[in-house]
Amino acid sequence: MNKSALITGITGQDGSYLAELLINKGYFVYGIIRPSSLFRIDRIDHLYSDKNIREKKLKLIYADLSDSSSINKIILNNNFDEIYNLGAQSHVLRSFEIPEYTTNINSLGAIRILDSIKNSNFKSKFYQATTSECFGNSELPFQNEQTTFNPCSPYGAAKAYAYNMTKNYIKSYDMFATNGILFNHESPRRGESFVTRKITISVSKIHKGLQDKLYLGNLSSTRDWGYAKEYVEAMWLMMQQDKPDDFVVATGESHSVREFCTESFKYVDIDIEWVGKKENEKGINKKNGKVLVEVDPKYYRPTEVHSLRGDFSKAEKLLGWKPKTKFKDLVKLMMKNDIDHL
Ligand code: NAP
Ligand code: G4F
Repeated sequence: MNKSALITGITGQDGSYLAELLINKGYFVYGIIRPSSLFRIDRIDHLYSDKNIREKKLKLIYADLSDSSSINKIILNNNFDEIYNLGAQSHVLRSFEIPEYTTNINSLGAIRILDSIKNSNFKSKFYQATTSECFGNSELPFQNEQTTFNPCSPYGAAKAYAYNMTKNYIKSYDMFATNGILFNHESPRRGESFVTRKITISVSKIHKGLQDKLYLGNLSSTRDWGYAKEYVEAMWLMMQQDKPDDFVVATGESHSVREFCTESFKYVDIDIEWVGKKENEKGINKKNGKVLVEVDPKYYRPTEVHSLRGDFSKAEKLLGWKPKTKFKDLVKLMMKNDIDHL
């Protein structure tokens, strides 16, 4: 019989790629969507508008991670083989503005699911979307499964709590639950307020004469950026193991926000020269001296994770997973998408 899976956050970047992957593998996918005044399912519209998929392979269910009654109803009444908890308030800067809400969804949301599985008659496997943001400012050059968590945002702290509770449920109730500790992963489906997509959309608009300038926050922070479509394969592989375990998923490379900008402008044949320091730093078009990038401190965070770089060797050894798309190719594929779709 075909397997079934429940995805929270199916309308998000990762949820949409995971739904595609599982449907292609023959799963019946149930996806949780939030009630809202508009039916916005842009990222999975190509799946939902396919009659064959909608009728035989995909069911969307209204629920909210803040509402245990809706979560219980779904989990107690369905024998899912796998449950992927990808739903979250996933924006780090925003988590400083709405810390209580972020904790409710990102910490308690996970517990609501774990407890429902515990109370159900089923043995559904559970995947928790843990994040490299939990490491905070680690002094190690690479972070792996052994690196201590030291979160420095409400988002990171809330995710660290969910990570710990996931481990607690494994030990206490002999559940299959796994933490995927994923480093930043991007794609043409990335939310437009995350830095990579903000850059690729703005550079595309500047190229087409639709925008003058791009305003950013900290240009010097570095991230380990991979391709989201490949990262959901690692999630699935983690759930196919005999025993639950935690895995870091990353590329092992780290690049600055400044480099991401430079590379994006290169795609449209603009050479950027960086002049000035901190909030006075500017990105200038070498050819004509026009200022194309400026810093706006409103994008600074109260506390910043300055640098992240992941060691994915455990995932490579035990899951046979490794990243294929590296930094420059990721920038290219995001730039191509935004130029083509503007
Ligand atoms: P995303 O694009 O922001 O998607 C978040 C999803 O969560 C959306 O479907 C959103 O629904 C849903 N959601 C938000 N609040 C909810 C609530 N109260 N109840 C139910 N669903 C809710 O995030 P992503 O980039 O795909 O990331 C997926 C997961 O991985 C998140 O948990 C994120 O924290 C984690 N993560 C992401 C990265 C990364 O680099 N992308 C790295 C590590 C971990 P709406 O569409 O209705 O808003
Ligand atoms: O794109 P970001 O907002 O991603 P961030 O904060 O690293 O979080 C993402 O990755 C996490 C994994 O480590 C996920 F768990 C989380 O859900 C999310 O997907 O910011 C990246 C960097 C930061 O250092 C930020 O300060 O870019 C810097 N930045 C500079 N200017 C900016 C901007 N970030 C945003 N969003 N907008 C700017 O204008």
